[in-house]
Amino acid sequence: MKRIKLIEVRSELGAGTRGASMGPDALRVACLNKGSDYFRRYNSVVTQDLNHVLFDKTPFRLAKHIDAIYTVQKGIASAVEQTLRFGEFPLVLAGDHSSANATIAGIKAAYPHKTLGVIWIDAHADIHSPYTTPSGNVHGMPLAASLGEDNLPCQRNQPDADTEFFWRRLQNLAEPGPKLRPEHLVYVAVRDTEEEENAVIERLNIKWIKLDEFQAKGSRRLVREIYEHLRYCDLVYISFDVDSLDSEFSKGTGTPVEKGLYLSEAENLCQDLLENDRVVCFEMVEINPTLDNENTMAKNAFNILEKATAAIERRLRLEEVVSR
Ligand code: 4U7
Ligand code: MN
Ligand code: MN
Ligand code: MN
Repeated sequence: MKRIKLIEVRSELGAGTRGASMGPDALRVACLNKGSDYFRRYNSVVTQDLNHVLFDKTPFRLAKHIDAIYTVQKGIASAVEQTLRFGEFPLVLAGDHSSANATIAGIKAAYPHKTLGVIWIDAHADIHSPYTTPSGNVHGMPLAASLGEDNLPCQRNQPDADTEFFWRRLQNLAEPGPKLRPEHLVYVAVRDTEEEENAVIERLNIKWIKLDEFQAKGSRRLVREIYEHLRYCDLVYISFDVDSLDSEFSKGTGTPVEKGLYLSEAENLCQDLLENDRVVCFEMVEINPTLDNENTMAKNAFNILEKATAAIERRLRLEEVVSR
């Protein structure tokens, strides 16, 4: 791979609280105030957002704005696919986390015959479906879409036919069928789940690294364990929801949760994970500056982003030396 390409997704249709579409801009402000040239150094592509539909009442109670989200996701998936086909490293900066289903679909579209592993750093498991969601917010569903999972054994809602139509579209984005296998998914820092999610995580036997285990073992050792678990994956994608951070450092996100990662822990974790040369994509999501004080959330997230990016750059330089 040659270089990093930023993919900016200014969409917040999947979130329950307004404002996350300004997350990528808040990162820019944090960058400028720090005197960094980060956003000048990298080319970025901005995908289509449909935030104007937020002024309309959505008919999809169990998957709000799922029709527009489907259009947004097609844009993200194709940007990710193009970037990878061009030999570049897609670094996705998105508003709400529903983007991840599209990022995964884009990677699979670029590499249809490769096995993909996903490392999910988040306070939430994001494995609801319209059949189980307590909120109707699609940012709580991206992994169920990618896994092709409805979790019907725990069904508690009956979506209407139109909702089901678009839900199938999300599950079949870019190419038909599931994009991810449950044994190729690892949760880190997830600590706020619903019963239906716990049941599907258990049924699918998904690897779940809780924070006390992370803190006891340390980042290095944990990262080795994660890659051991993902040893059969050719490619790896890392998705970082800023609510994985302790609520003390993540006031500026829609759903802050206590007992999360410390800033230095998140920096080390991302840095150590990104040293692995199978990682082909990194994503940071859910910064909401309208809930924040003095842009603290974006400042914290930008520091993590810089550390993560430095690790990617070190790798890309190494690859260049090897291929010469
Ligand atoms: B995020 C929730 F009920 N599970 O489905 C839901 F608690 O992308 C939260 O991780 C989802 O921030 C959070 O609405 C989605 C809720
Ligand atoms: Mn999330
Ligand atoms: Mn979350
Ligand atoms: Mn979140």
